[in-house]
Amino acid sequence: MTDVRPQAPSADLIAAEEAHVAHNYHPLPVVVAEGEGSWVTDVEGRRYLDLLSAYSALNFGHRHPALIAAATDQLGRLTLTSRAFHNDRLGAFADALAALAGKDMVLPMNTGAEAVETGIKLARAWAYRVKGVPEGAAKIVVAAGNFHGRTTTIVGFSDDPQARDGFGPFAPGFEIVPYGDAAALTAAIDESTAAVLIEPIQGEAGVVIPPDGYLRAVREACTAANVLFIADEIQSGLGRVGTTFACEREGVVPDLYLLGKALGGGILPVSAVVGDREVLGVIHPGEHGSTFGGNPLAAAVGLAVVELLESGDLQRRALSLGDHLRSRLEPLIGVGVTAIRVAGLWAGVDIDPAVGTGREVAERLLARGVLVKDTHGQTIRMAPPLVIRATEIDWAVEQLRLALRD
Ligand code: IF1
Repeated sequence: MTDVRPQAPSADLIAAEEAHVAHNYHPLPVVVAEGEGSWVTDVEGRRYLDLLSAYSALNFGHRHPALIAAATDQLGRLTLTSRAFHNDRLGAFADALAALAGKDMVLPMNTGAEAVETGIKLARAWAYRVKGVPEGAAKIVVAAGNFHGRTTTIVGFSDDPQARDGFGPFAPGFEIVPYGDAAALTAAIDESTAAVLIEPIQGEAGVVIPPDGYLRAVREACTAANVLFIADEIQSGLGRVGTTFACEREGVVPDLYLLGKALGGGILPVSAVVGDREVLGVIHPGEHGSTFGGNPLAAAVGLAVVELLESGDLQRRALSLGDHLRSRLEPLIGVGVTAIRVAGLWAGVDIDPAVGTGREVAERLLARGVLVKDTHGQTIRMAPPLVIRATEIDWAVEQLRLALRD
């Protein structure tokens, strides 16, 4: 790549950002200027191994050649029409994504939160127009520890004070049950329940993997009660956990998949609700949409993403490299790490408070050339691009072992 690095050093760039950008994040002190594959380079030329992958939006690594080619090619032709007109990319994208999911239809949106909001609207409309729930009475069961986005509807059913305090009043119609407890979820379902909305594995909660059989039990409970099972796979889907969809880990097919992040290939926001005609058909023209939803650039990139997943090679790679990652992390348990949770190429690593907080360890790893993100105090999340090499995983875990002793 040509060296277009800005002349200003990190400190000046950070100061400019802090002066003019709202402080809704507390970024680690690094200013990234370039990225390729699993590595990024900061403005001073230092390289870092990216184990966050933009919270799994970069499953295919930075600037994957096939995805950049698809985007560049489309940029030379057409970027946006709105859905007021057809475009020549959306149909092929929707056809391929629906086929990948084994479903009939796709409702394209942009961000993950928009996909979640769309899933909520579809579930309510389906409850009123198909199931026969009285208008305005639909309930949706959600899980404690959930993270589904930042809109006021969504934070309204969060149980994380940092996500919801100060942003009310909130929409009614949501009931929180303990995550992983199939009996509690089943008990919460009644005749006004439209849907159950859960993450197959909870990301922000710290890569929380439910007990084996939980997803099957949710599926059975929803089927028995004529309730939609909505799986938020925005972070856990599209190869991250070693399968195309996280629900596959238990052989479960939800009624609606909520997809986002990696669906845009780490290039632009692309999200979608994927389901069968019985549900997606309840929406009539003019009832839902967005300016950029289904735009030709997003569809061209989204189709290239689906094509990367069709062979299953990346999923198998995530599974085997995830086993490798687990084997490298296990020896740290008891020497600075209190617990690990690994699903595919996705790990939650709980740091012993005697060593420091998750943030402190993330800062030590930054100094050693590894990018991770802490969550909820003591946990660091590792979500490498699925294109990472085993030797890079070895090096990263060695840096973690050393950082625990810093
Ligand atoms: C932030 C967290 C992760 C998600 C799931 C929907 C969305 C997300 C399972 C909404 C988004 C992002 C949001 C970003 C950081 C990141 C995050 F820390 F916030 F919770 F990944 F764990 N469902 N997660 O994980 O998708 O609207 O962002 O496209 O808000 O700080 P979005």
